[in-house]
Amino acid sequence: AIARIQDIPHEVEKAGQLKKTKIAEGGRKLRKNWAMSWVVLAGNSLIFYKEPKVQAPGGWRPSGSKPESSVDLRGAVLDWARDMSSRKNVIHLRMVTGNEFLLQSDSDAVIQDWYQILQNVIERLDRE
Ligand code: I3S
Repeated sequence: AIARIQDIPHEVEKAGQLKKTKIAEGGRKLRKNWAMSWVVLAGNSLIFYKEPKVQAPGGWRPSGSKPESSVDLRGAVLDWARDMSSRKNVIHLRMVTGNEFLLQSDSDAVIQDWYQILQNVIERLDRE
């Protein structure tokens, strides 16, 4: 199946490449498996794609792959993963489902942008 722009239920607020690993599933710890992911923030959802989407004038376009997974940001807890990785610039996200992720970029600016926008979305959802 091919992901189309209309399959994305909400406006894309941000998209970009980050290193990602899942570290827990339903509260159960998992072995890390860092991999590059194309991350799309749309509405309440953070959507992960394996392959980068094509950047096009006026936005981005799925390059023909289904999302690997997506998570609902409602009730999520965001913090910096200071003691959870040897890498720098690591965001720790814990979802209400007990699934946990680390997101990382070598770029300070890139990771700060993601932290800020994720914090804004989570706070907005907390107020709803
Ligand atoms: O938290 P850990 O166990 O130090 O995480 C490292 C390991 O997952 C390692 O793989 P092995 O499970 O084969 O030892 C990864 O290659 C490392 O990247 C993990 O640590 P960092 O510090 O990169 O998150």
